Amino acid sequence: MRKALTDQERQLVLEVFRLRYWQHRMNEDLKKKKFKIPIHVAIGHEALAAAVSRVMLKEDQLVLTHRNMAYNLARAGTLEEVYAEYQLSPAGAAGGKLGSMNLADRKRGVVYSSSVLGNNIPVACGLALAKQVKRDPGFVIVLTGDGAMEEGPFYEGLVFSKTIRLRMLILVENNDMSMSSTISQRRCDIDVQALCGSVGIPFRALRGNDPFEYLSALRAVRSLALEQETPVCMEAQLGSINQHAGPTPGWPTDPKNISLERGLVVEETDRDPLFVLKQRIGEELFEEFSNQVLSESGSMVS
Ligand SMILES: Cc1ncc(C[n+]2csc(CCOP(=O)(O)OP(=O)(O)O)c2C)c(N)n1
Repeated sequence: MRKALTDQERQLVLEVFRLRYWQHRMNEDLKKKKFKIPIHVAIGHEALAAAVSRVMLKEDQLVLTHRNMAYNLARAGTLEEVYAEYQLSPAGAAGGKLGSMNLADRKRGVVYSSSVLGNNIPVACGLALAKQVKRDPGFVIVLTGDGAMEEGPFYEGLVFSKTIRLRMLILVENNDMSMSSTISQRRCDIDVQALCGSVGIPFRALRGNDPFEYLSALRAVRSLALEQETPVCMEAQLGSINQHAGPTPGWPTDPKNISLERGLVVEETDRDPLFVLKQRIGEELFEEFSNQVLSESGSMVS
């Protein structure tokens, strides 16, 4: 028999469900071309985003990329403000001034997001350096992709952060995709663990999209960064199941034909955190959570 979930585990599961449901809602409106700006849905990133948001204490800072939707939703805890921001409305999380690719939300710990690949890593190093100089508590988490890590600032950030012992986590989201190219189509493999090892940065791999495992791995890494005053790097293997962002050259608008009508699960593989949760918590509890999020958020977006 499955062990009952603790209250904290229930919260984490609920968050993954909400992130999926809210992203479905965004995706439905993306299909209807309701956004005037490019938005990057992150269906497949929910387990990691929920765990990252949950590991953060109020003194921690988060630095994101163009694909920041799941993280901003997790930090905001609501669809409305992020949706309004994507509509460039004054009711948005940043007053409609930042839109999607650069959406930061300082009151919720999201200090900076960048649409320029690699550019957020030096910014994160600066934030971590400020913490060190001012003896402020907490650490900095910076996201990057398997495409963005091809930029020079990734390597420079590893060397710089290790040299001056910055408390930060460099988190690579490896979705084997940079716009319309896979890794093998565009470059040699990069062994991130070996690269980090070469400069003495601890490395942890994440795979499987189990939010419970991700949260405990992130908690361990946060302690390591703080206690040993070191940057740490993690590489998560995941899928951006919705592909890049709407009509990107090389991709059809919606190659998987993702539709909320077909349910919250999009892909019956471990690339889909909702499918992983279904296996983990069982069909009955899965239905319970689905019904809860569908009923509580049904009227959020017109
Ligand atoms: C310096 C720079 N070069 C190129 C681009 C164009 N561009 C935008 S997103 C993207 C793909 C990024 O891939 P990755 O970092 O793996 O993130 P993903 O979109 O897969 O989440 C590219 C090449 C850019 N924004 N900045």
